[in-house]
Amino acid sequence: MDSFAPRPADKFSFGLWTVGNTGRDPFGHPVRAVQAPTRIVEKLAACGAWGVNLHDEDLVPFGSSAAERDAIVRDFRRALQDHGLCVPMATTNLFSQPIFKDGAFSSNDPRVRAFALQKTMTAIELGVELGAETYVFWGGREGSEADACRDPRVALQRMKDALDFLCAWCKDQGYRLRFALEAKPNEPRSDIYLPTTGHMLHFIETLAHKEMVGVNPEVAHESMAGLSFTHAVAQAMWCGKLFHIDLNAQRIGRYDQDLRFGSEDLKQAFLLVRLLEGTSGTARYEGPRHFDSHAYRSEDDEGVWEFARGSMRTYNMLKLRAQQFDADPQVRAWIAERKDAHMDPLLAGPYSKARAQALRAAQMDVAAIGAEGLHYERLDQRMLEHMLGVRS
Ligand code: GCO
Ligand code: MN
Ligand code: MN
Repeated sequence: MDSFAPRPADKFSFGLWTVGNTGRDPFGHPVRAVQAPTRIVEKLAACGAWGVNLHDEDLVPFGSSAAERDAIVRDFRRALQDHGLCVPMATTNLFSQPIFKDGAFSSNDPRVRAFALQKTMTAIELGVELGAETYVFWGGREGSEADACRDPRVALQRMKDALDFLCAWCKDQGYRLRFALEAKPNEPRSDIYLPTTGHMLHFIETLAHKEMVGVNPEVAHESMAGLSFTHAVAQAMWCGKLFHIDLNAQRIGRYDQDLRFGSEDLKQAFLLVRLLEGTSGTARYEGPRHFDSHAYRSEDDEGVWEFARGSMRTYNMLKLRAQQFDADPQVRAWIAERKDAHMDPLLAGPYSKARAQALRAAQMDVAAIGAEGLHYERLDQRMLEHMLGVRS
């Protein structure tokens, strides 16, 4: 038995648009055939995935009649049943149609804003019908090039209005959905509003139904902004807002590469898996592990499934290494919290005048403390040795 083989408990999911990606890029035509969603379900199940996610248009082509839609959904549901896959997350394509060229919820045109809400409600219904529990909002076109066209504050208010409306509508419908907001700094717009997970976390606090809204951070997007993905995810976990996650790989300073998870910046990938799995003793992230990435343009159909299997295998390999790293007695000793009984009354508990006075009076040997070496080189080297498998 391969201990890295994916199991349902791993909660690995892929979007129809990820393994269904045809390899098209701004410079070249597709290199792979369009696959039927039912085939993707079959192939993903064979690879050991647990779930499949979708945009409305990934499944039901734009402009389909009600009868066409129902037939497509019926076939898709049968495929899910036959192959034992679920749909944990759904989302709306608010970026491909020309009407969204200047955004959807933030557009200056009220007709576009109304259409965006209408399309999202229809897409939410589809997601709910398929059993999705998380609904992702990625505002890929909510941004600008000619910034004078719109005050960013107006854009933010429009996005808040749209989310407040959609939250209220879901409650009214009795849907038990949670919304997950996905940030990205740029691409396809020159600048996208709410560019990082940190921006999103603050924006959520302004919403009327903030309890039902969290984030869907993506490795590539935070890396494009030059930020630590692990820190972004940790902050989301710290405030109970990590509702979903998009796993892939990315090199800083480049276009949105959406590479196979772990294929770049292995150290960040290791630290991320360690965080999500809680191997250092912290709470584990229990949601889907979604791969929002696609195979290289060099790949044919077989290469796509090698890409999918590799994504899950890498996650599980990193999980084992993270467990071993955190079980290493030497590591535990090195990162154990410093105990200093003298400091406890100064730092613990709420504010009090007595505590403020005690702090003012405390003596610390500033020079000696400043001169102490922390041995993080040793710790980091040990981590690399675990990652490279020479310390198991
Ligand atoms: C991207 C985004 C998308 C979203 C998807 C779901 O950069 O293209 O990551 O893949 O995740 O649209 O909302
Ligand atoms: Mn992306
Ligand atoms: Mn994404």
